[in-house]
Amino acid sequence: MSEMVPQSHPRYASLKTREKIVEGVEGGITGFNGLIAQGRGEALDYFIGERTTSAGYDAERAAIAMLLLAEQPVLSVNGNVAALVPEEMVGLAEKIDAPLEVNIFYRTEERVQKIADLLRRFGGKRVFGEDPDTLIPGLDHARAKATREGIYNADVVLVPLEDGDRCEALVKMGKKVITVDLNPLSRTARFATITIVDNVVRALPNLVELADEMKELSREELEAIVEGYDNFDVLRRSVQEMIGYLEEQF
Ligand code: PTJ
Repeated sequence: MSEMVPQSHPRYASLKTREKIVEGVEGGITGFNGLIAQGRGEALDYFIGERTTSAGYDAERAAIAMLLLAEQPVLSVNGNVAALVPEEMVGLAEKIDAPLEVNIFYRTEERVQKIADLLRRFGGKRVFGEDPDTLIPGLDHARAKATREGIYNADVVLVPLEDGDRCEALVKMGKKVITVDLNPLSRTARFATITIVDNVVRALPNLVELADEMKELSREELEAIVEGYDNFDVLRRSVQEMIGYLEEQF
C-alpha cells in the first residue's frame, strides 16, 4: 500500500500513520478498536494543526523531568503504540532505564505475546506483560492484570492512549501517570498527572530527544520543572491553541 501514497502527497505523514495502524491490525498487534481510536485521534490532530503545540511541548518536558526523577518508572505499551512507535518506546526505555510492560485494554494473550515479541525485536531488554502476577485494584479481571516488577510497583507510569478507568485506577494507587492523548477533554486527560496533547508519532520522538538533552540537568532543575507544571493549565492552553488554530483557517 505504501507505494500508492507518493511522498509528495499533502497528507503523506497522516496516511503513513494510518497505514501503520492497518498493518498493526493485519499483524495481530493492534485490536480492531485501535482503528476507531486512530480515527478519533486523526480528527483531533487536525484541530491542533498536526504539530506539537507549545502546551504539548511543555507537557513533554515535564514528563521527561518526572521520568528522570522517578525511582521506578515504567513505560506501558498497547496495540496502537506498538504499531506506531515501537522503536521510540524501546529507545526511551533505554534512555531513562525503565522496563516496558505490555498492558492492553482488549486483552488477548496472543496479542500480548505479539507486542512483547515486537518490542524485543526492536531491542527491548526488560519487557513485562506476558506473565501478570497481580491485579490493579478497582478494575475487572482482564483489564486489571499487571506485573509486580512493572506497572504494579512503579511510581511513575507512561501510558500513552490510555482508557479513563484504568488511568483513574493507577492514580488511585498513588502513581504519577503520564499520558499522551490528542483529546484534552477525555477522562484520561483529566485524571492524568501529566497529559501530553500531541500525536504519539510526534510526542515519542520529542520525548527521546528531550531525555538526551535533559539528563544533563541537576535534580533541583528537574524538580523545579515538575513543581512548576500545572496539568489543568496545560489542558486549558491546549484547547486555546486548538481554538486559535481553527480561527486562523478562515
Ligand atoms: O491495544 P489495546 O487493546 O490496549 O487498545 C488500545 C485503544 C487505544 C484502542 C484503547 O485503549 C481505546 O479504546 O482507547 P480510547 O478509549 O479510544 O482512547 C484513545 C485516546 O487516544 C482517544 O482520546 C484518542 O483521541 C487518542 N488517540 C488516538 N490516536 C492517537 C491518540 N492520541 C495521540 N496520538 C494518537 N496517534
